[in-house]
Amino acid sequence: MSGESIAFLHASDLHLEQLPYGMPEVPDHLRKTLAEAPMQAAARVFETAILEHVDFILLAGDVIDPPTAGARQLAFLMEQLDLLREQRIAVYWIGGQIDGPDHWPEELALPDNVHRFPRGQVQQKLFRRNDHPIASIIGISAGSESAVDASVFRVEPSDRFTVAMAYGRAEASSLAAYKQIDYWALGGLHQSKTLFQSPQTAVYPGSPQGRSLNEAGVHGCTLARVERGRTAQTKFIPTDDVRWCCESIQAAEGTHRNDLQRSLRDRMQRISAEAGSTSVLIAWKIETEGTLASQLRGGLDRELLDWLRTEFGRAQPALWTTELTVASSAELPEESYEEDTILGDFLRAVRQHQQDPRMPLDLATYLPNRGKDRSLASVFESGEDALRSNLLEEAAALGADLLRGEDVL
Ligand SMILES: [Mn+2]
Repeated sequence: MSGESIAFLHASDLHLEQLPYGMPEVPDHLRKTLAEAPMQAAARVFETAILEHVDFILLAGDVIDPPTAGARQLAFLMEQLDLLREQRIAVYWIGGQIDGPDHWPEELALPDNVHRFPRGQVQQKLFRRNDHPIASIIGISAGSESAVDASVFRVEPSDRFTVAMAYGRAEASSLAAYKQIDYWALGGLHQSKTLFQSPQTAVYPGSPQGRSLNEAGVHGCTLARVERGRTAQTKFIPTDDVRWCCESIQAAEGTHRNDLQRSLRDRMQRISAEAGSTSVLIAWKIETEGTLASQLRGGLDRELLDWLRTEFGRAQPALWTTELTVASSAELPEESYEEDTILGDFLRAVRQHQQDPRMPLDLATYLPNRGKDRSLASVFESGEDALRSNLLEEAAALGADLLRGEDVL
């Protein structure tokens, strides 16, 4: 090792073309924030690189899909790359699933600080400071394989700090065997994940901005510094402008609604303190049984949802409740299934659907104006297993609440 310190930033999966998705309803005051979030987060990545005076940025795939991105997103990226050029920050960029070097529009000339790695074979670039090579960056753009082939990164031993850039699934054990690689800059995962650290490092920084409830939690990029020797010290830098969050609250049977409301308020205060200046989109799940569960399903859920939105959803930054669901684990008593009542008929029908996954659940036919909203209909038709079983469980519980008369008629 030449003994010089190196600083670099590692980001992946910026997906500038992809907006947040999957919210049942988007309030007006959050539309702009949501629409701008992917670019805001990416801008924070590039800004961090400049503020931290890094030597180079590693973009490990899925930066932008030129055909589906708007002109605005492409112009934004070009602008950011130019800013980095002005600051003499080099950019090493491997292609992922959507941004292979051959997908880049020819008429947009990338600034000369940007290096794109080819598909099909690894390429090695030397990063120089004052004409002196201080790091090797070896990279390859993704091909059709979904897993990383670590064997292509076999390199001659050298005393230079060595980075490998790869896109796709990778196992810690197969990467760690390549002792010559000091830092694996991985891409393709949207949630951050460190495969190993010290002395060698392998990191998926994840997308700088989550896009849906499936990408809950903090999102950002990874800042790395090599001071002495060849071990990188890494630091996760949050960059997301909007954060998804799943919150569960357990309420014991017999809990009064006021107590539940107090728990929600306490939890909101904690979320707010942790989020800082980031807006948070929260999906609540209330796990409870008995009376409270019936009250919730009978309309209290909507009341609490409205209260949460009015009370916390309009603050700046917003803590917006996207949904509030009720989960009760208590099985219905077996006798209910044998009753000679409408409830019994209903539960037996639900159970048949639970036991035979091939029985169609054609809920789309109940949608008004079916032809008008195909996307909604397709959600019901797609019949994902988890969705189906949740739906049937909830239907059984709701049916039991609604069809069981308080008094025998
Ligand atoms: Mn991706």
